[in-house]
Amino acid sequence: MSDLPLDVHAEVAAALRSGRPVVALESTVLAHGLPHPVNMQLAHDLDREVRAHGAVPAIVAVLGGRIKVGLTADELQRVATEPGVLKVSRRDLPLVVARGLAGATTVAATMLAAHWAGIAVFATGGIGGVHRAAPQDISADLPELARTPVMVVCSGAKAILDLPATLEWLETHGVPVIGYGTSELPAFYSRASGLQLAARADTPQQVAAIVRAQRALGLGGGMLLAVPVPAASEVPASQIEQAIATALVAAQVQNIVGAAVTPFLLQQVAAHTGGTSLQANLALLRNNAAVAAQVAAALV
Ligand code: PSU
Ligand code: MN
Repeated sequence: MSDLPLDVHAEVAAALRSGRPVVALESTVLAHGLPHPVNMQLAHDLDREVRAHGAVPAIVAVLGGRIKVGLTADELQRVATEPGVLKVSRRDLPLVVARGLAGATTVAATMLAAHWAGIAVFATGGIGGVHRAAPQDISADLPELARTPVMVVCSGAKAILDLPATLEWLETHGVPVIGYGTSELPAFYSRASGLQLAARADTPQQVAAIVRAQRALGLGGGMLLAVPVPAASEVPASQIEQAIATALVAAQVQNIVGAAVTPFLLQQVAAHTGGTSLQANLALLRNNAAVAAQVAAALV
């Protein structure tokens, strides 16, 4: 393990050594998911939310070919503003490390880095999943959830995806999906999807108990804690559906494929719904960071 090209920020390392709660945060949402300077403001807001709930934040990114767990202010600035920061998922890690490049980590790559650093809880907005127009396009986030023992706190998968197919995939591969204060899978911008979940928890202690049982059983793999967007920031599904339909057509017409699909669709939906979807996105990210900190605190 010591040979890993991994740099754990001193504050994060100290917290982990002394058994204090730590929450990992991804950087793809900062570099490829949100415009500047909203992304920098969000990074600071997430930092504050995690600390306000008693945990230490650790944004994950790759710089100079080193996997960083916890960024300095300069490093955060680079990830959020430099052009050419790559989108790095599991398959991209060897190339980016070998070439000494800069990259922002997806949910899959952030889970790996968190696990290597010894962090059990990770907060983000939405995971990748099974795409609607192309069911063979399955995000690497899903198999990562099936194999890497990190809890991902999110608001479900973004509504651009095939939510029923994504939920089925997680069931097949044994990934527990727990609704936080809900019995339904949240649909990112909207609180409900109509898709019932098998598990619900209403307190950080209940969540921590399920994680401990997963460990005790030696099941391996991760877990999803699905937290609905705060009600005041919710966007009705009907408003989002129109924008998604338009975005899916645009992706097809412009022949967008591979890793470019998700950032393209997210950017199109944001452009077509104006401020409302952006505000919902930011609100759920802040809320998920706060919930993750409380769960991390209940787990240590
Ligand atoms: N969902 C969002 N915003 C994002 C992403 C997902 O609302 O920025 C990013 C995450 O980093 C996620 C990635 O891990 O997109 C999934 O990309 P793909 O579908 O190419 O695996
Ligand atoms: Mn894909």
